[in-house]
Amino acid sequence: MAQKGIRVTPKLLFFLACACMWLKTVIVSFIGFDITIHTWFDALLLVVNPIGSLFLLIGLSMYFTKRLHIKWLLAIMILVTGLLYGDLLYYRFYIDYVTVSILFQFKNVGGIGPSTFELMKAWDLLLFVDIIIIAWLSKKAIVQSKEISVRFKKRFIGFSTLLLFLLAGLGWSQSPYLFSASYNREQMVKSIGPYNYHLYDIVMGLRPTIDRAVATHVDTAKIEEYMASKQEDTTDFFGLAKGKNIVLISMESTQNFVINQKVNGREITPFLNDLIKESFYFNQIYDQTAQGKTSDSEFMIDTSLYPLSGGSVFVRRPGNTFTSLQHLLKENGQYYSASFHGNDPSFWNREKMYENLGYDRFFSKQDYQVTDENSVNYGIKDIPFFEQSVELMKTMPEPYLAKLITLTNHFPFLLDENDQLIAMGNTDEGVVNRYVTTVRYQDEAIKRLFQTLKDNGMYEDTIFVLYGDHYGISKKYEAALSQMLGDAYSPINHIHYRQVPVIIHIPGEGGETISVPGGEIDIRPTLLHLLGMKAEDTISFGHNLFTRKASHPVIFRDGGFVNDTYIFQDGVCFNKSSGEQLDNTACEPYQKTVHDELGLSDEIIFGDLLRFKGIKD
Ligand code: GP9
Ligand code: MN
Repeated sequence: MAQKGIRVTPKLLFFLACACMWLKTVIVSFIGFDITIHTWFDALLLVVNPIGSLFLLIGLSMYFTKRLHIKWLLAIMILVTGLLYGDLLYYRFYIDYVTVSILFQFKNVGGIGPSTFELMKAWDLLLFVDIIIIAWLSKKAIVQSKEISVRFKKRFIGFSTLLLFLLAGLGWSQSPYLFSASYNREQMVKSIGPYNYHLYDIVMGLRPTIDRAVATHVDTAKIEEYMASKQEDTTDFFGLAKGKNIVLISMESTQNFVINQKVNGREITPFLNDLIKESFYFNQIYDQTAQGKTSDSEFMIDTSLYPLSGGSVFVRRPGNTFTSLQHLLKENGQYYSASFHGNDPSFWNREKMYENLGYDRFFSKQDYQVTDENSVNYGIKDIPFFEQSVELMKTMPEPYLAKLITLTNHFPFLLDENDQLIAMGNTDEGVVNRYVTTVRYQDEAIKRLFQTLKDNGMYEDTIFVLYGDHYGISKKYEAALSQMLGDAYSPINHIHYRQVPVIIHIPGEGGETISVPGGEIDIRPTLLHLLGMKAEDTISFGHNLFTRKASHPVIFRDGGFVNDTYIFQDGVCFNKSSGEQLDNTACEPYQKTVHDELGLSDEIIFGDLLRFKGIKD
């Protein structure tokens, strides 16, 4: 008697699986990732570019057996869907794509910040429905147990491989900088699809090993030549802080919009608002960090090189030779350098990297009295942190560099009620509302620090550099931020929100707001200028902010930039003052500088080129 039921051939089942996986990849690419689509060709690429790699992968369920191996088929579907879903969750939080290096550094930083569950949505279950259907079909339907011919397999592999290269080539033809500027991850995913992007990223993970092995002093000489073209003018401020102690205050997640901003009629940063009146206040400095967050800002200030696009240099290249700020201060002024931070010494691999950068001492969690009462979120609260730090600072020989890294204003911005000195914001986003209270608390902590230093005679002979390390309100919450600030929607709001405050306070000097566009990478040359140290022969991408040209691009790690006239963001050129979208040709001349500088900086780091500095033929 003939069997009743749905009949499917193994090939039909196989192609059904391929089609389902393709379809959901396309849906996630369009709806889950906020990819900017400029032309119909961009959209077409996004639709077709997962096919080659996806088909080749799913094909693994039949290459090595005579018949379709259903269990393998399901396992591959689960794995690839898991990868896609992981990408989606990561994207929801970071608005970025996972790199292999970030996966490796989770042991140093503890993985995705907020609870992963918070990032999940009920709709996400739909991603797995096709797997259930295929599993059901393979059980219930009558899969005619025909063998899959070798000829078919060969044709399938040939077709998929051809498609893979053809589509990658098409993507490349669209953006010639695609592979050389692979730090632009959105461009990569848009042009070659999420799976090929991962494959490329894995292969590129080998780059540091290869680059280091083949690098020679000739590569370093090429970079020294580039640097020689960068002569800077001097100013009356040269040497204004000569011989003074240096206190750097890294203000966790502090964005520039908090300065002089009121919420519910109260200032968020009353102390900093007063301080800038007696300081050099740079109000157009942009956050240039990438996946290494705080460690990237530290890296830029210590080395004046760009951070890496994927992962943190602190974690990836802690053994490289660097001409650091600490080394320069030691050579030019016998400075003693220490970093102060109430977290574990291994966080961001600081312990190892600091030693290499030439810090004499790292006062970490182990050097502080940390209790449940004086801690919140990531560790010791800023007020007790500063109180205890001053006692430790007293033990240091002078002149010194003391870098104090705050912690309380860290995502998700938690604070005990009796530390809340200002009412929360009243937007639709708890993150934004709480941020106001933790920034206000940090401001109070800094105010008390200044008072304690004055009380102990440690204020007068010091230059203070305060800077926001990076954004606190990620892109995901920027709509609520606009709501709080009363900003109308504009595609360039994001770039404005990336500004971090930089305040240089020399007792008795300053009282000037300087509005030149700049980045964190420029802090070191500016500081060295004030200290009266010429560092012209150092390899550095930063510029002295007192003389920086307003047209020179402030470069972001994803290949974007901003200067006095233009903003280049996600592949689109904007007029900086009107927010109007321009033809990309307007931004092109600056893109070359962006490309050159990021490329050279990466070469230095991956090739460990500073080890050859000064070596001639
Ligand atoms: C942890 C602190 C915060 O030690 O530096 O790190 P972040 O998440 O901002 O990079
Ligand atoms: Mn930080």
